[in-house]
Parts: sequence; C-alpha cells; structure tokens
Amino acid sequence: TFNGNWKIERNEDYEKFMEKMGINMVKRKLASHDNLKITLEQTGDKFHVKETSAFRTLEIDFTLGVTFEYSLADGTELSGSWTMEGDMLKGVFNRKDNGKPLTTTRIIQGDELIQSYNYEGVDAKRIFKKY
Ligand code: MYR
Repeated sequence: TFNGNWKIERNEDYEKFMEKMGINMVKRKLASHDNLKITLEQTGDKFHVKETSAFRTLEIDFTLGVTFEYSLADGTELSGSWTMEGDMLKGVFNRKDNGKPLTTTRIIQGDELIQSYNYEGVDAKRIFKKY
C-alpha cells in the first residue's frame, strides 16, 4: 500500500532532470533540498495527497484514470492522470506550455517509496521513507 507519511530521503539525477525541464540553477539547488513530504491516502480508486515542501503546502485529490491539473512549484502546469499497473502507480502528464509529456511512476520497494520521472529522455528518481 502507498498509504502513509513519506519524507524525501535522497534523489538520483534530479538536478539533471530539472535542468531538462528548463529550471534555472538557483531554483534547482533549492529544489534538490526541498524537504518534500507527501501523505498518501488511497480509498478504492481515489487518492488524497498532501504535499509539503520548503516551497508550499497543498492538497490534491485524484481518481485513477481521470485527468486532472497539477502545477509544479515553479508554476509549470501539467495535465494528466495516474493509473495502477499491478503494484505500480503510473502517471502520464503533459506540460501545458509546450505539450511535451512527463511520465512518472511510484512503487514501494522494501520500506521505500520510489518515484521515478522521465522528461525528454532524462530519468530521475526521488526516494522516500516513512516518517
Ligand atoms: C501527486 O500525486 O502527488 C500529484 C500529482 C503529481 C503529478 C506529477 C508530478 C510530476 C512532478 C515532477 C517534478 C518536476 C520538478 C521539475
């Protein structure tokens, strides 16, 4: 289950990914130490997400397979949806400014939640532990 309170533990290639996203160096440095925490609550095919970071606090509701809007901390707007493939959450989003896809997955591996990202051929991971 994805349910629980998750706190960022480490990143892999996240700065490179943000660079591909067009985020400037100062923001990349800040964002790689954003102290991101997410709380996930799944009820059937509905998720409630609380996100807290150095940048902001927000709550999001989505239903698997249903398109919704999400803004990144820098204001970049995405539109897309999450689906479940086996034990994996798979997100397919498109940037509203340029139409390009950003794909992401969440899986539980041991005591970690691993979120992977892909944009324009660049992969990154953010790895969370329960708190
Ligand atoms: C959620 O489930 O937490 C809400 C929806 C998340 C949408 C996709 C997230 C992509 C985040 C990319 C971060 C890129 C920073 C440059």
